[in-house]
Amino acid sequence: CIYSKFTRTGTKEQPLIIRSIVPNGKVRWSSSFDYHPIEFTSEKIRTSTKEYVDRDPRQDLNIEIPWNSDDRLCDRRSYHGPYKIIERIPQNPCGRTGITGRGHLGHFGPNHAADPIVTRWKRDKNGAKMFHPSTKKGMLQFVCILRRDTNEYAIPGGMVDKKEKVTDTLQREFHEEVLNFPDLDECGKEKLVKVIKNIFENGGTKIYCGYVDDPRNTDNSWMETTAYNFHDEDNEHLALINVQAGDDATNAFWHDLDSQIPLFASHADFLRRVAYLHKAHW
Ligand code: RP5
Ligand code: MG
Ligand code: MG
Repeated sequence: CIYSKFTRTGTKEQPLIIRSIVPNGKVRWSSSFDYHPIEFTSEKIRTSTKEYVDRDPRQDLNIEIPWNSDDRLCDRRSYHGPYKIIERIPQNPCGRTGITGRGHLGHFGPNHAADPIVTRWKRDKNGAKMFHPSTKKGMLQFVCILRRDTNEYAIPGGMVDKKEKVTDTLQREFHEEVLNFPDLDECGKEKLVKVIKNIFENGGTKIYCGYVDDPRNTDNSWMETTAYNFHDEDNEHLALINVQAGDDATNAFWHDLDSQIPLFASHADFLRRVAYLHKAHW
């Protein structure tokens, strides 16, 4: 089962925390297993006073977190239905991860993200669609980043902010992660924001919503996302934009969609769905 494949947590700058090994057949909570994972919550999370970081309800019995509900500040509902609360904290609905605590995640329970998958057809210099030599299917390209933390290719997604709508997160993250043009004047910036807003709010196909097999997941905190595809069929709008990496990425570019790319978390699964949607090469 993919949920136990990560043996480390955190980023290059963080100490390496070794997870307990969870054999594939022992991931589900229902299977009995002699299991003694270590607890890990990064110092940054433990000492944070930021509003988006939960306080630990095991340390103060007065802390009541509205689990499984949306209190408008934070949506604590899971796409997988109500999760269990065990000894005052949530239990990962997808099973054992080899580590307890929050790791590097701010919330106990689901930590919601949004992933914008922007695609175009790969074309030759005359503008003709290109086909893969072995599958004979049209080739898609997507806006890809190289993540600064894990050095893997990824969709330019990010966390849903407090009180933010997913549709707004998709746009904000796309701007922050790949449309970093410090030299663009105000008028140019405004134009770019308008173009993206128009496309992101009037088009888009929901590709996935649910659990992400993210290296930060723990037995008590996990990532969930909503992934949308914004596709430019005729190279008229999105396909023409240049991309340039923002803070979270070391690089941003249009990358060919292919099953062989080493991708972060469950991003290969989302891109495979996009390829299927457009009957494209994967
Ligand atoms: C993944 O982490 C999601 O699919 C999304 O792409 C990403 C959000 O986290 P940050 O990019 O903000 O670290 O689970
Ligand atoms: Mg991100
Ligand atoms: Mg970001």
